[in-house]
Amino acid sequence: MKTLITGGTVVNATGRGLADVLIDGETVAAVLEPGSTLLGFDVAAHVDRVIDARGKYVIPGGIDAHTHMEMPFGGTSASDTFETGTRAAAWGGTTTIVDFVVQYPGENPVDQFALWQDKAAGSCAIDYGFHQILSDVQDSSLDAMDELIAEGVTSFKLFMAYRGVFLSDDGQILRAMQKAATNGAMVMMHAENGSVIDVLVRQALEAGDTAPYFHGTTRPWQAEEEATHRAIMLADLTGAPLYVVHVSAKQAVAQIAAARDRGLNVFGETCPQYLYLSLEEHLGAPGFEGAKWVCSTPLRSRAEGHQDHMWRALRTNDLQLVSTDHCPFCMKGQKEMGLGDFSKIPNGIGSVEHRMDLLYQGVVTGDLTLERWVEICCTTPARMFGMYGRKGVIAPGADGDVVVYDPNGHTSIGVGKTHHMAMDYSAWEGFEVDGHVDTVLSRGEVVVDGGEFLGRAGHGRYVRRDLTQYLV
Ligand code: DUC
Ligand code: ZN
Ligand code: ZN
Repeated sequence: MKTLITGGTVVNATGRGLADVLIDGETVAAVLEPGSTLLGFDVAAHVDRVIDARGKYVIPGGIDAHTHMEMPFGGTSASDTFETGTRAAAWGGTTTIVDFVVQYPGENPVDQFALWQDKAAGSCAIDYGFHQILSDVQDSSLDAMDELIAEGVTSFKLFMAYRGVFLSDDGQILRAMQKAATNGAMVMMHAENGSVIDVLVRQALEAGDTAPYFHGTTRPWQAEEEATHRAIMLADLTGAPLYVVHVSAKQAVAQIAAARDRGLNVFGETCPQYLYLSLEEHLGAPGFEGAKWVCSTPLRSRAEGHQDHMWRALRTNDLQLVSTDHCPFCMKGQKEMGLGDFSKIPNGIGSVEHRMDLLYQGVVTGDLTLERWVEICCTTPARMFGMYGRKGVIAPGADGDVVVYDPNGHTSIGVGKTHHMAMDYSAWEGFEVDGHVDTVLSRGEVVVDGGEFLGRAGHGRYVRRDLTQYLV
């Protein structure tokens, strides 16, 4: 099957220009002058399908490098399966996810990787890779890192919070980082001071402060800043590269920026919820409504200016990319487990479907250039996690993962509108945004077009990732 996307503005992280894109089978074969002649040959007359992209942007498929499909967590499981979650991702112009294999204490990471492969195989509508969560750093887990790297799992997430579930102490973090410094793995860090949070949570509940709002106040920015600083110090000590996930506090951004200024291989990710949503308006919504937005790190105070700071940090490259931390739970039967006790609300927000649109608003407002939008949503995630060349760029030899994006289109977000995630509410209900994902190709196959899902479970393939391409 040969496809020609004609007349659009092709946008890569490095620049934009009017061009036609020829996809042969699963791969981009050529990026051509508009009008597509090759040695006098009319290319359009010799392809199976022509997609008219006049007036539209033609961008690399989005890469969401932080999702948790069907993750067992908080006494339940994330409500999107690999099938429903990747279908929703495709609707929103994301063509690759990197999800997390979970090792709970006592489990063998390599066995867990096999388990997660079984869950994803035959289910995914788009391509998928895996990071590995390590919750039990000991000799066998450290040995497993090498085995997993050979399988394309080249990044490992550690937690400084969630004692008894995920938390690693500083000694364990140090050992994992020492290992990563020798094998080239990327250490991903959930940076919140778990001990401090546990005391604040207990005190809040004892005082009768049980509403969702107190999830936010018991996970203060100081706990995020301190943990971010500590993780950076341990990375500095060991020489391991460090990627701080779901950064929400402006003070944590400052720690990352200072480390980068010192020349350390420290990177930071934020998520759409930290750009748009707030402690006051969302976690503080009346009654139990705020449960919809319970996630960790938590939403921050708008009065303190964290959201504006995240946009700025993306512009200045103090933060390098945006993933969703997609970890959806329904209100009914899941979030409501925390009625009367916010600490029992499963932590997570669903956004995998809306990341590209939500970040495109940065282009609309002038906070981001078109190229920077593509960079933070597509290109940097590819390069950060060892997929660049195949993914994250429209160039000959790359996978035919392409989105035709209409800047004059409009997207109404909400249940019953654009909502394909397996959740009984939308964290983004009522958002009306400029731009629209018109057509999505995954490895040359059209999976979304004209408001229809044309993909299938099982089309998605496992991406065996290389080591991060940010290190020499
Ligand atoms: N934070 C969440 O909100 N959900 C999943 C895990 C995490 O760290
Ligand atoms: Zn986390
Ligand atoms: Zn996460």
